[in-house]
Amino acid sequence: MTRSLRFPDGFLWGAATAAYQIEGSPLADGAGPSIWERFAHTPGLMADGDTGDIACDHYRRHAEDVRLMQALGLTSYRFSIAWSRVLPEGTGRVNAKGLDFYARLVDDLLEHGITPNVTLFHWDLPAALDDRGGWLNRDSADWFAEYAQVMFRALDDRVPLWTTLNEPWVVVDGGYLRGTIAPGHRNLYEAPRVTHNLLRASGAAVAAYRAEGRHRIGVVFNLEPKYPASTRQEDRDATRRAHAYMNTQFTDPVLRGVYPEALAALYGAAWPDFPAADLECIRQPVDFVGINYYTRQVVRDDPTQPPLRAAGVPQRQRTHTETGWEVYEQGLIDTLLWFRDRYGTVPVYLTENGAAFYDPPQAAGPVVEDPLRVDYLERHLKTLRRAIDAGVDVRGYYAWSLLDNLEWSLGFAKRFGLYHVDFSTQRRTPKRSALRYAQIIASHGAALDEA
Ligand code: GBH
Repeated sequence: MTRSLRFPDGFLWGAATAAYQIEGSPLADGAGPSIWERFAHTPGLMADGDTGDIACDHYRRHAEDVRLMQALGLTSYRFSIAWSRVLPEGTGRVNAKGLDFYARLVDDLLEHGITPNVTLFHWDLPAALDDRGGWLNRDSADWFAEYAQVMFRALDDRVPLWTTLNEPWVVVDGGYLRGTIAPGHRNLYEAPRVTHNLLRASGAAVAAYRAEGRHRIGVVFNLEPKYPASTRQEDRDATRRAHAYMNTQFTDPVLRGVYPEALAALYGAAWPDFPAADLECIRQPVDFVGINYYTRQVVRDDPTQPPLRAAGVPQRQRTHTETGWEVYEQGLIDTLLWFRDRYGTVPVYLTENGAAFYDPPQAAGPVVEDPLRVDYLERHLKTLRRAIDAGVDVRGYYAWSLLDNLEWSLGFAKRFGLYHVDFSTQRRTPKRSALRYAQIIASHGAALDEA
């Protein structure tokens, strides 16, 4: 007899997006430029010279996109606010038209029975704030709290779920250490300072929410479990370092009020002496944590690399996505159990999970066949269900992404959507994975039994 894979009552079925990846019209209606506007228009930084100027044209087609969500049967939608639409200079003057766009979107979602889950920062810092040092400036925590407050006052009467930051590790590693995303810095000294100010900013926004808000707020981490390539002590140590850098650098300060000890040695002379009082602000109790899970990393010690560059060992016999990431659903339950054991019973949302696989640029028929994405979705949802059985308090799942979109500096060629987007016509076509997800949602997970 098969155990039913029905998910708990009230479990949210979602899909996720981010402002710069889908909206287009980045400077419309009085918006200020963001660091992504600048980065994407700097020659040579974006694959194929792609930009977010049009993207999925969601800024103008949002009503159509809410109907796609309705067709899926989504009960929640996670999206982010472009800070510089609302505050063109990052602080101070509020641009009513920018705020209106999000207010209308929220109203439309609610009319369709879809719970909005709002991310305040998904990487698109106002350019005016970057000119003042961006996340390197300690004032960034106050700037962010001011912006957060504007959003709470405008939308908390209708938005029950808020998150402060999306994936601070990616900002630190890609934005300030490796230069692969905006603002494109490569500076070891900046990285830990940016970590610290991002986490201070998140804490300040959570504190502001306690004063202003009536619902729930959390923060989103990308967690990627690390496994040693062998039983050699060197590989085990490298694995622990990689885990401290990517995972506990962020989760420990927020949930325990301390940085992992390993970081001081990893950053060496670049590790600052942070004021102890800051950790108190960083450790603001959150109502839930969002976890983005895509893949794992198998780590081998490589003394020729700088300490922060863990060497991943390719698992050649296994399926990889178009971004080169191994499909490894066991890593999801390993991560959720590790998280629960380390931090206790904080409610969790799986705020992103998905895969880029090749889909043709032009959709030929009424449905785009994407068997590998269907398989990815089913494997991860079944594994998530096992984690719930094992007692992890998972409240919702958000597929990344609703639409094919701008995969940051990789451009439009890497397609993560449930809906195919033809970027020359803006036509949306469901992929098989969208239809399958709709069945799973309609059965509250029971349809996974047949897979
Ligand atoms: C998320 O980041 C973002 O939130 C979202 O905007 C983005 O579009 C989406 O995922 C897809 O990329 O090279 O094998 O070592 C993803 C975070 C961190 C996940 C790095 C994969 C590297 C795997 N990523 N990780 S590997």
